[in-house]
Amino acid sequence: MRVLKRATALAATAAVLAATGAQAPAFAATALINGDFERVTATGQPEGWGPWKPAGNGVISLAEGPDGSRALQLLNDSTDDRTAVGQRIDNPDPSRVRYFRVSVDVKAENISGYAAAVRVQYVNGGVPLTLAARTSGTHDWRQVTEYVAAPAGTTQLSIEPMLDSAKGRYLIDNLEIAAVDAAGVVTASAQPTGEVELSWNFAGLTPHRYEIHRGSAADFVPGPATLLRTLTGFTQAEDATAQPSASYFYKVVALDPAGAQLGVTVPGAVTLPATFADDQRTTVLSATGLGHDVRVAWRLAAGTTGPVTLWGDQQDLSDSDLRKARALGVFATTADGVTLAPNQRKGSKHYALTDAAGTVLATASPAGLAHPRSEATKDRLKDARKAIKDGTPKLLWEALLARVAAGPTGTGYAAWCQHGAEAAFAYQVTGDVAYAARASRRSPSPSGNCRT
Ligand SMILES: [Ca+2]
Ligand SMILES: [Ca+2]
Repeated sequence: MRVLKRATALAATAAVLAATGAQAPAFAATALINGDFERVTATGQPEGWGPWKPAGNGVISLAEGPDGSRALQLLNDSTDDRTAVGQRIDNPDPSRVRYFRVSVDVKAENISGYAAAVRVQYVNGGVPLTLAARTSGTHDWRQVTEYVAAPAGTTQLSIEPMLDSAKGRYLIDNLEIAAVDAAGVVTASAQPTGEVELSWNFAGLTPHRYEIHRGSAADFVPGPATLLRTLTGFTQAEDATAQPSASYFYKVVALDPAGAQLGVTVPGAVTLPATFADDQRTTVLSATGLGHDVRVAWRLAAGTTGPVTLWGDQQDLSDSDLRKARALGVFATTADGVTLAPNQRKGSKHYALTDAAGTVLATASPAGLAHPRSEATKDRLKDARKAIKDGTPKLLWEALLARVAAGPTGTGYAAWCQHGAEAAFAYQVTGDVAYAARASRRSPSPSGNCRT
């Protein structure tokens, strides 16, 4: 689900129409009658919307909308209640797959159960329904824009705000649905950690590969300068190069095997958070031999206070005893490593990183191994096993094992990368090959696999 600020969504829509030079489709937002729920019948029901209560004692009424106007309110007092209103609109072109943009303001109060959503059914389309703008729990008014694909053969769309086998209070206002004159749609979703997850859909086409483009305006024309990457056989990807506070528009171009363009999506708009959340839980330090040099790299735990100091010693530092160690450099928390020539190492074979207070954050010894996941040394693993026996590390360890058991939290790069790294660590600490098998699993999306 993508939540957009209304202004962004409207600007994107206007820009698309302006860019294509197209008139708004004959079938446009106005086709839905009383989507703002301002018109009320004598009995206090929303005009133009047919009530439908297949089960239970739910209540259909009107309440206050986000702008002080009227809004539709569905109220169920138990999860065996099914309460909806609906109306049908004509599909202007049943001969092919058509995309429709659903935009709506929604508010939820204590909703639990199966679904609070705008149910869309494709009359004569021969496929299951779509639950658009689905929500639950409690939240204030939010604007949601989503796309649904009506299969070829769909003669009408049945639009049904519904509190379906769910209890709570569900409010809907400014419901609009509009046919979109594009071959496909792309959804861009900004993650708190700064990645943009993309997924796209070209229903009715059989593209050979996809080009992912990023531009700064909704009407940008995809070209070499806007190309992020090309993917074959996958319909999702992640952009890990987004900047804080930036606004981007993504378009996906579908190509046939010869490179001919089959279609372009409507732009997917996204605005990144001003600051990216850092989900790094512990500081990781590694040392890797590069010929005569040693690359010492680190990733600091979220919230580490700098500057950080890198220490070197001929003796193993995994006991955090730095009395004989030599300071090799002081770094801002934005740094992530240093390559040390022999004269810069000053004879060091083992390394430690300390924070501004002098606390040892992590230690490492050169692994000389090809794979960055394999840098845990015997001593570090011994320390890890000791540390996880009790106290806070034990809780963290148990949480890590639980995450590994649960699997990746998504299909994107960040989710699979973290899953792989944690499973590999679990294997190294426990020696249980089941964890190794998990670590080597591949994401269904090529963008989900860690760079090696
Ligand atoms: Ca209203
Ligand atoms: Ca009930």
